[in-house]
Amino acid sequence: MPIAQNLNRRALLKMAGGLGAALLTGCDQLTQDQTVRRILGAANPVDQTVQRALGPNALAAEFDEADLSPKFRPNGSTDPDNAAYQAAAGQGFSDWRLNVTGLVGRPAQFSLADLRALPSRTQITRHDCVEGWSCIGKWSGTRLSALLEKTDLKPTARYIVFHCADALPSGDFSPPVPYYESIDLNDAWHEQTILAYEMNGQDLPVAHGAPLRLRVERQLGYKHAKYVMAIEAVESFANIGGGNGSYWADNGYSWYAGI
Ligand SMILES: Nc1nc2c(c(=O)[nH]1)N[C@H]1C(S)=C(S)[C@@H](COP(=O)(O)O)O[C@H]1N2
Ligand SMILES: [Mo]
Repeated sequence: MPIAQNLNRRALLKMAGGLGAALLTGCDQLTQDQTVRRILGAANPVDQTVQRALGPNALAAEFDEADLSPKFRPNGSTDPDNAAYQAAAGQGFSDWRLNVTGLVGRPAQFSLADLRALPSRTQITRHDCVEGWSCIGKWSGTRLSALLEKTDLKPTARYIVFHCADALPSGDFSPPVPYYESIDLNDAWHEQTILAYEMNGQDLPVAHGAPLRLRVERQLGYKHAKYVMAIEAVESFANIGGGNGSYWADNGYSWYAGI
């Protein structure tokens, strides 16, 4: 191949690469860390034991208003194809209730007003998707610890499961299965673990999980369950979904996705 043509080809490839990266990002905020991740292709979760050894109560980095991503990319489900969910959304979630079940002394239902009346936290954090992009957003919500105290978590409980309104593919000839996630009690009691009802100072938009989504800031994006309809305290995952503790874990991803 003549040298000139070769150079053109290289210049073109470089351009195409840049374009690809821009499309993938969907956010202006790119940290050096993320650049490294993009080069590697995807984020690799940090092992749970390694992360806990660094400090079980360590906080994820928090940012300033000036750092907020002008556009926060929605990902995965963005409008659940679920009749009950759509009906609730149509009513502005006024009749919507969060169900708390399983290994709790006081199973209960919470309206959005009930959740807003419980101790809350606001945090500006970076959301890292396993696909290799990240966005910074501001989240306000009920502290999960406050909800667990109110419902009297039983000593046999080991995990908190989040059941969602949306369903995702489960294989070529099978119907979609509900999205769900879970965390252990260390993350459940963690200071920054909240059930967010607000994003960037507004009611949580449907694309980002209205009316309620989990923020579990020391883990990758897929752990942050959107459209949370029910919370269940369990001792094991044996009888839930594929038995691995989350939709993505049932599909081969790591259950613990530390960052
Ligand atoms: N219920 C539900 N939660 C979900 C998903 C989903 O498809 N359904 N996608 C996950 C993934 S992979 C990411 S990166 C984030 C995206 O959150 P966002 O739409 O607010 O950006 O939600 C996570 N939580
Ligand atoms: Mo993700």
